[in-house]
Amino acid sequence: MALAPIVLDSDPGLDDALALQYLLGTGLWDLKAYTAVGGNAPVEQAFRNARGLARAFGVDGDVPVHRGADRTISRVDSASDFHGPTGLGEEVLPDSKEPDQDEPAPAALVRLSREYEGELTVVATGPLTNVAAALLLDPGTAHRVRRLVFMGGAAQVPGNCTPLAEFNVWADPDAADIVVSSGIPYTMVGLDATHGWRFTHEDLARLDAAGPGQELTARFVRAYLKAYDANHRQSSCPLHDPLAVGVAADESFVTTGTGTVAVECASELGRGQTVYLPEDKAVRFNYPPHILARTRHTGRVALGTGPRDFSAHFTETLLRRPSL
Ligand SMILES: [Ca+2]
Repeated sequence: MALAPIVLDSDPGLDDALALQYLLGTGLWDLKAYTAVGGNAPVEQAFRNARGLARAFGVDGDVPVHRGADRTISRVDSASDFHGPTGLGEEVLPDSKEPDQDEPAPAALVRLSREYEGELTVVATGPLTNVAAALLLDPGTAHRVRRLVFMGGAAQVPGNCTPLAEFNVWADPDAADIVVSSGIPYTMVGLDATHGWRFTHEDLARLDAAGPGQELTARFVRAYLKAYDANHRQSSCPLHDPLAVGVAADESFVTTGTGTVAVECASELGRGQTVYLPEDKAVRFNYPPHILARTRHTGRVALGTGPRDFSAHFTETLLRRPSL
């Protein structure tokens, strides 16, 4: 069976790195491009990290790595040191052996949506800057992509970088709002679900025991666990970005609702809040016209963990795909 075409748009980022390894380990996807976006690291650093990860995970030369948009749609700065000085903890990876791609990430997304019209899955695990820029370049992209699955947002739970907002949406709220109101078929995998599937020190022990090819991954996870311990006093870490990749293939890792997502872009306190209007409520409640106008577009929204155990599946899949 032919593998399904996919683009991974990412701001590596420790859990982004794990998401790439996991995606390759599933054996389900034909990764057509790995596109970098600013977020966990500034865009140039994210691009260098993405190039290094392509080499580390053995797809250098097979998977083109594209540099993302050089500024956010919202023109906001979201610098964060949560993922360490390089965005990959303290890791500085050997660069890709390939020349830099000239084609920017948004243009690559538009081109691939044409080449694989109706087939292309896009998974975004950073701010939605590149996806929004692609939609602004060519709004028809929304109707050619099979499905966009993005890690971001918080539908019915608090945020993680402000009381109301999840980081990826907070980092470029206008981009997120362009995406969810574009008509693109989307699944939002936000904190409602990602906080439920976790990676523990016991899982890390499995990587350590696996030996050659998992040392780099173990270092990523160790840095990520440390960040969660230092910042949130948690002894395990959520599998945010890998879960979005998982859901792209199998939605049973989460429970979902159907409804409209609208993003708060204007308010200082509410910036990046994802306002979720379940489809049934939108019909039943007599919302004012400016809210009802938004319900023309709906998406699927992950609302919790599903019946299939993602944490176990994730670690097993990593073990199938060692780094070089
Ligand atoms: Ca990310």
